Amino acid sequence: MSLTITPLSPALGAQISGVDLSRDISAEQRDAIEQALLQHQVLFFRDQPINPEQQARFAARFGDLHIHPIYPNVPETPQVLILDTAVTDVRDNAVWHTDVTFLPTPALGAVLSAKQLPAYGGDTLWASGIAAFEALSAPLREMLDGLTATHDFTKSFPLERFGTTAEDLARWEATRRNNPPLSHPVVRTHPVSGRKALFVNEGFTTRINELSELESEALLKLLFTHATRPEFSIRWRWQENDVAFWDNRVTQHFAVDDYRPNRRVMHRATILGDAPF
Ligand SMILES: O=C(O)CCC(=O)C(=O)O
Ligand SMILES: [Fe+2]
Repeated sequence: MSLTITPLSPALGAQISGVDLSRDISAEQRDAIEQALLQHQVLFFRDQPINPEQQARFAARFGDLHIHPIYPNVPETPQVLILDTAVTDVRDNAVWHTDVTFLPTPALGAVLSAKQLPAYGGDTLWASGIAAFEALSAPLREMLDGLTATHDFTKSFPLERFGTTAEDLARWEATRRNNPPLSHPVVRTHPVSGRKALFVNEGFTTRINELSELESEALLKLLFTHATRPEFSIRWRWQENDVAFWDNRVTQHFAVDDYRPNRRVMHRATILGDAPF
C-alpha cells in the first residue's frame, strides 16, 4: 500500500495515511516518510495506536534516540518520554520553542503520540523556520546569515519549577552543569535539503552574540514575532492515537495550555540530530 500525502497548509504540515506505524515499515515507506518530512516539515498520522516500544522502533528508523535529562520516561522504554499533566508541569511547552536547542546537536525530529486528551483544547502549533526566513526582506536575511545566538537550558527549565524536591534539584543541577549556554547559527542550513531556516526560538535563545544587548533584545523580539506568524504556522487539533512527526531542525512548536485541570498525556520519542551550520 502506498502512502497518501495530503498537504495541510502552504508553509508546512501534511497528513499521511496508508501506513501502520505499529508494524515495521519497509525501506520504501521509510524513505517516502523522510521525503515528506523534508518537504512538509511536520507530518500527522491519524488512528495509530502504538505502544512505547513501537513508537521508539518507528522513530529509530530515522536516527538514534535521545533520552531526555529532565522529563520522566517509560521505564521499559526510556527513549520514550511522558508528558502527563498529572505528573509533570508542562507549561514550559506553551512557549514557541525548538526542542533541546541547548544541546550542541539538537534533535533532528520527534515523534509525538496522543494518549489521553481533554474533550477539547490542548492543540499544538508548529511554525516553519524556512517560510519565516524566506519571507524576511533581503537586507535582513543577509544581515542575519552569519550571526550566532546563545541558547540556554535554564530559560525554559527554570530552577523555581524544576527543583522542588531534592531529587529534582540534583537532576536539574547536573543538567545545568552538563549543558552550559552555547551558540548556534541564527540561520541554519538544513543538512539534507540545503534550505535555510531561521533558527532562534523563544524557549531557549537568550542573545544574538555579535550585537549589543539592546540590539539583540529588539531583534530577537522581532524574530520571535515574525517566525510564528499565522501564515508560517499550522495548528493541530488532536484526536487520541494521532501521531505527529516533526523536523526539529527547521521548525518550532507551541503546546497550548488551555485545558488544565483536565488531564492530557502525550508520549514523545526524540531523534538525535547533528550540529547546526
Ligand atoms: O504536548 C505537546 O503537544 C507538545 C509538547 C512539546 O513541546 C514536545 O513534545 O516537544
Ligand atoms: Fe517541544
